[in-house]
Amino acid sequence: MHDTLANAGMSPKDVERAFRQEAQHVFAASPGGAFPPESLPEVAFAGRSNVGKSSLINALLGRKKLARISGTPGATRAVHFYDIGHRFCLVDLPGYGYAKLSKEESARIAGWVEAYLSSRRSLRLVCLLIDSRHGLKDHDRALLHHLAELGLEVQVVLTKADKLHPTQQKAIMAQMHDEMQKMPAIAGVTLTASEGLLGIEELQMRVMSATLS
Ligand SMILES: Nc1nc2c(ncn2[C@@H]2O[C@H](COP(=O)(O)OP(=O)(O)OP(=O)(O)O)[C@@H](O)[C@H]2O)c(=O)[nH]1
Ligand SMILES: [Mg+2]
Repeated sequence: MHDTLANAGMSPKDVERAFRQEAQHVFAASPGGAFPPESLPEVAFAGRSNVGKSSLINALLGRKKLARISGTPGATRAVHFYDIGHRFCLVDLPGYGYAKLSKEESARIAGWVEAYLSSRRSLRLVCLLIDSRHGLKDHDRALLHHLAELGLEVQVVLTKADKLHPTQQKAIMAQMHDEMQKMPAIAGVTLTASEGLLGIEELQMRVMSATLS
């Protein structure tokens, strides 16, 4: 990661600056509709409903309200594209495992996310968000296996670490590193908290280096 950034002549400060460029919501793709034309490298954020995808996108961009956050799970139903300084795109995917959606609606959204993941040639990295208090669940494992089959690179991002004691943070990181040995699709693990901005600079560097590769 550091080599890729250094080869592109980017210092950590440059990376931080790149995330502070003008960020715009450029497209919301609803189930059944088209995705925008592929022009910029993309990094997608996937994970259970309410895990903190939209909050993390805001934290990476130093914004409060660009991506919609809600106390109610299931806030993000479309695939949202954010253009960052015309350099790369962050893509907020609808969450899975939201109990209040009907089976039909869940299946429709899952098919929609799948259409995106399996067709997008500009997709460089999938950040799979996992609640640091709960670890990997069956649904996450199924998605991980699927992403591996698709040959996509995956960064596991543990969220809401501000809710954990430092010893619990260490324990979940150790557990995830064990999982990494078993699942080669996981390229790395980052511990984050959008509240308090833990791990945000590290993830910015990871995302930037993926968009350059
Ligand atoms: N304490 C804490 N709360 C967080 C953090 N990140 C997100 N939250 C809270 O978790 C809830 C869900 O956050 P969202 O960012 O909307 O989650 P999402 O994954 O986009 O949810 P869907 O759009 O439903 O899939 C909100 O109440 C956030 O304020 C974090 O790092 N720490
Ligand atoms: Mg969301």
